[in-house]
Amino acid sequence: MYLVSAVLMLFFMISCNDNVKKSSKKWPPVESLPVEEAKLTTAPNVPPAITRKHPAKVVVNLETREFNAELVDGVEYTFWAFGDSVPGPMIRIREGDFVEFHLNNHPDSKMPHNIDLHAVTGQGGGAEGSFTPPGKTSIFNFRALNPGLYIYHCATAPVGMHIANGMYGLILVEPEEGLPPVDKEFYVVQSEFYTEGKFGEKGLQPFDMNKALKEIPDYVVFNGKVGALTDTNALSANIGDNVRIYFGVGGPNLQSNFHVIGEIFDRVYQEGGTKVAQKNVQTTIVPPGGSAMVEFKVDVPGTFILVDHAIFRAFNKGAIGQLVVKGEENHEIYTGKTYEGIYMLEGSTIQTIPKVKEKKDQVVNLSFADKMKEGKRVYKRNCAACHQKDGSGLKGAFPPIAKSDYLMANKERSIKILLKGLSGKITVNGETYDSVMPAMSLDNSDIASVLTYIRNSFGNKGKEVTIKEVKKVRKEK
Ligand code: HEC
Ligand SMILES: [Cu+2]
Repeated sequence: MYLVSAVLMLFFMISCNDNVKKSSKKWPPVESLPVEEAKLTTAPNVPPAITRKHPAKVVVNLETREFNAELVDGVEYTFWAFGDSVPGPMIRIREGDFVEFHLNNHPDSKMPHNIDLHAVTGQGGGAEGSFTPPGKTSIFNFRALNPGLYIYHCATAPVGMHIANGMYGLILVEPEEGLPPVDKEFYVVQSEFYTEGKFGEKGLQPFDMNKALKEIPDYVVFNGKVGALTDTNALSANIGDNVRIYFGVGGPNLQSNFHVIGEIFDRVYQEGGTKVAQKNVQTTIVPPGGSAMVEFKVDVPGTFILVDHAIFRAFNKGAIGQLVVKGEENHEIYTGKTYEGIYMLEGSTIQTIPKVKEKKDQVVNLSFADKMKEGKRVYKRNCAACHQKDGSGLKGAFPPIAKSDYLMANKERSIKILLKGLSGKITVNGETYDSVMPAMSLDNSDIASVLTYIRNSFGNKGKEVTIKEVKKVRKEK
């Protein structure tokens, strides 16, 4: 009997050991701590690693603001934010630090705001203690008991709206022993925006509560706007660098499927915890109000694309960033393209794009206006993918339709191109193309319409094409 309870006791003590260590640990009294002010950084910058080996009293000064800024070129939004950017500044402290947190709400604000830091042990993560009307300041204190990477966000009602308008950021609590040193650190937060207008619709766009309720955002972005991490704003590193990304998701609704195209995460601190949960990871899931730290060494030069791999969010809603890696090529790891040619199937030089069902030949000739309308539809569906919506083509790959001397020079030839496809060298407006256009499997009426349309659009002016003319060329074989 004694033995059983002794064993049980022992088991109990071992299993509680971790908790005991953390919460009843003797922290040095607050009065004895050295005082310092936290260095905050604007994304994608990360505050410097903490070098001290003891806790401190850290003063954090954070301001809440409301302002108009661009979501994408020509589209404005009224952001509510911590600091003057979305996400808010990154905060970096050390396990055991005692934080004196000042939340200052700018006098021009229309709303009260507060802050819930997921790193806080205490009611509301500090929300009650930090509730601040415009033009006021609140101070609350907390001990950073748990190391890890945490989201902070506003938790003032309506909470969803404060978060949807941009009120979130990351706080890193370094473990006592510190994090392994790396060469480059970046701060990236994904979030969504719900606007009354569709993606790209110009002007000042108000928040759309209905779309937010249905969780169908118009924008999914990294660091608060489309293009915050591309072109001149791209992240950069050099070959051989160990890169760490502190990645958070503000939401309000969508989780991120975070992926870097052309890289593999060597280590992932899943869910922002302090343990490497997995190695050699392609895509890591991060929930709203959650985070992850990912680390990878960059071995070859190139532009590596950060995406939410729910891929329409990336290519159509804005969730794209770039990491530009500079240095010497290493063909032992990646060669780039070493050959390009045309892939021909045996027995035929030109393939036909198959059509579900041959449409019955239409005999009625449409009016010019109807052909233009029909032709536009046919063009958008069958041609724009290669020749582009505005007919401008793609240099070196697809010749232009706009102001094309080749197109306008010969009506019959253009009919034949659509019926039979085209391959071999041609010259369009002085540029040579040597590629393949597949035959299009369009019926006579569609061909008459689309040719009438392109011969009278994009700066072209010419005679319309009739069904009779198409029939004639079709018969010629
Ligand atoms: C898969 C890509 C692709 C699609 C789809 C496509 N084309 Fe082309 N098109 C080409 C290429 C490539 C050439 C040049 C072929 C060559 O180099 O010999 C070309 C050439 C042409 C030309 C002659 C050159 C010029 O610019 O005037 C015309 C006219 C043309 N296409 C019209 C159309 C129309 C109309 C459609 C839709 C019904 C269409 N194409 C769909 C790839 C495409
Ligand atoms: Cu708020």
